[in-house]
Amino acid sequence: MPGLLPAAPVALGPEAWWLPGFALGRAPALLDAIAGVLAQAPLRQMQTPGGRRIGVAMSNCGALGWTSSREGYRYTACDPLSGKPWPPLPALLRALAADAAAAAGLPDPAPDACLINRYLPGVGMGLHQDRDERDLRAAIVSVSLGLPAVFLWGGLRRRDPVQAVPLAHGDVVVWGGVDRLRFHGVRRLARAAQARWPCRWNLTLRRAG
Ligand code: MD3
Ligand code: FE
Repeated sequence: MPGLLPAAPVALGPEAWWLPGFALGRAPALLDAIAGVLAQAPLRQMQTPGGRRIGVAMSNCGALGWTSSREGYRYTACDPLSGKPWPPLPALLRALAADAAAAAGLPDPAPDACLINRYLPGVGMGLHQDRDERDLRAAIVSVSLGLPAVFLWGGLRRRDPVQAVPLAHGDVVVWGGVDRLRFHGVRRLARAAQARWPCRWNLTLRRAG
């Protein structure tokens, strides 16, 4: 029966891989893990340093969490909402990062940070680079759950052409090394009438410190 097994990895660059369906079997446990984290560190809409509200609602788990505020982008050990450490990184997420990196032929990133992004229909993420981490070559593992989205995958300069990658529930993307600083973003989610899911979740597992 086609469609039940993960498809073959797709190279997006020399050190970047799209792993369609890689996390499908673990999706229910991943959604439970997200709910557990959010019970301790709720979703919130952060502000950009310029004072704009970020459309994606976010939270974190792991030793470090990414935040944005008027003071800038930074990784912190504590949730600014509670003053307490971010919830621990679930073992399931650590294992997924190691397995996905291995499937991509990249070293285990040994993540210490997981950003949880929630996209409602109509929400997207503009083109940007991820450069707030200490090692800008260590792989990042990203897991998509729920509603599909079109991931925009560019080059090393903002004006380079972008490729559209349709990410579905259970897909994983791994990128490191020479592809680590590529510009990327997410097209605004379609407002679907009869969707199976209320939103899209994206987990990005990184070594930040
Ligand atoms: C980056 N998140 O949180 S991850 C972010 O779907 C972020 O929520 C997006 O960008 C999201 O910083 C995208 C997926 C991804 C895939 C391939 C990439 C990001 C990438 C390749 C190069 C750089
Ligand atoms: Fe990013």
